[in-house]
Amino acid sequence: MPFSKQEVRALYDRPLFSLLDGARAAHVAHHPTNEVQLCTLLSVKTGGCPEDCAYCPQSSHHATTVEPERMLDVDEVLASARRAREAGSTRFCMGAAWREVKDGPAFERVLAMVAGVKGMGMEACVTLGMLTDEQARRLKDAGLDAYNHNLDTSREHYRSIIQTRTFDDRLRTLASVRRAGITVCSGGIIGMGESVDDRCEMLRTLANLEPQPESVPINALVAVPGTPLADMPPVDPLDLVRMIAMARVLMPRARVRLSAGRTAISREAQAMCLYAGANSIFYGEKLLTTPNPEADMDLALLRDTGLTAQPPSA
Ligand code: SAM
Ligand code: DTB
Ligand code: SF4
Repeated sequence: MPFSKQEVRALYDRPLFSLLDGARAAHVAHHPTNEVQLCTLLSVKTGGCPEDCAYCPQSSHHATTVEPERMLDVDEVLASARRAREAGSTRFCMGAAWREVKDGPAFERVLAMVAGVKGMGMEACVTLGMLTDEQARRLKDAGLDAYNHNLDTSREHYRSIIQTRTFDDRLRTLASVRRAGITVCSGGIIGMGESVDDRCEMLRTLANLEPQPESVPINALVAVPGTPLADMPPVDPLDLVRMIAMARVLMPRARVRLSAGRTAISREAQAMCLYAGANSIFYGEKLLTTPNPEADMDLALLRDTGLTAQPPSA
């Protein structure tokens, strides 16, 4: 039975600790409780994106300090993946500031990057914008484990954040990814002026996908100067805890990722997110274009909470 709007909203409105009890129970039932996956991001093609996503520093519609850069070479990317693996990451996610994948040399290069990362024994994930069934199949053949494509917000709120594509475009791409047998990584962002109902509806759409996404990143907006959302007030860390707990209850088997926005919250709030069901963080000093906590800080967070990083696959 799909989740109803009322059901999801009732969950959100529960006292926080009662929601956390449910989230903890779901977490303990489905996951090793003391393990966190470290995942490293790399922007392989930065800036100059034709889409107008209001949150994004890489959109060519906004005047930010991010300048369009050339696409990285396969060797540069694999060197970076090797460093990430040596530092303890088990998943490597490569992002390109594209509206969609276009067939040609750039896509061939991405396929080689995917094959190279897989060859190192890491999970490989990419986020490249929209794609076709055929392109998804080629990524799968190259060894891709996961494709990240976020719903970002509710269907309703989507149009006030992005005008250059629709929520249905997003769902169509996720369907292509699924058909190709690649696992789905899809989540969203809080702090973009959305209502509580928007947050609930975004999670409900994700949770009602069949099958549910294997991976759900929850981002807090990084308000970047020059973007239309530059002046958004900071997210209340307890809202982030609540969103993670919601994701854990609604999608008990998914890996829930405490994603962008960690530099703005205390380590205590991050620890609460990890207690609420997050079992992955981005690791390394940079996300795609914005800062992330220092690796040492994250290792200290794991040490002080008694959590361990997921070991590399044999
Ligand atoms: N262009 C591709 C796309 O939009 O799917 C891939 C890259 S895009 C940067 C990946 C995701 O990063 C977005 O869907 C969004 O959720 C997240 N993101 C981008 N800018 C962000 C920001 N300022 N704060 C939080 N999350 C952000
Ligand atoms: C996701 O949900 N968050 C990551 C990953 N998927 C690709 C990206 C966060 C980007 C934050 C803004 C930046 O660094 O440019
Ligand atoms: Fe482009 Fe992705 Fe940024 Fe949107 S989120 S502007 S599609 S890079």
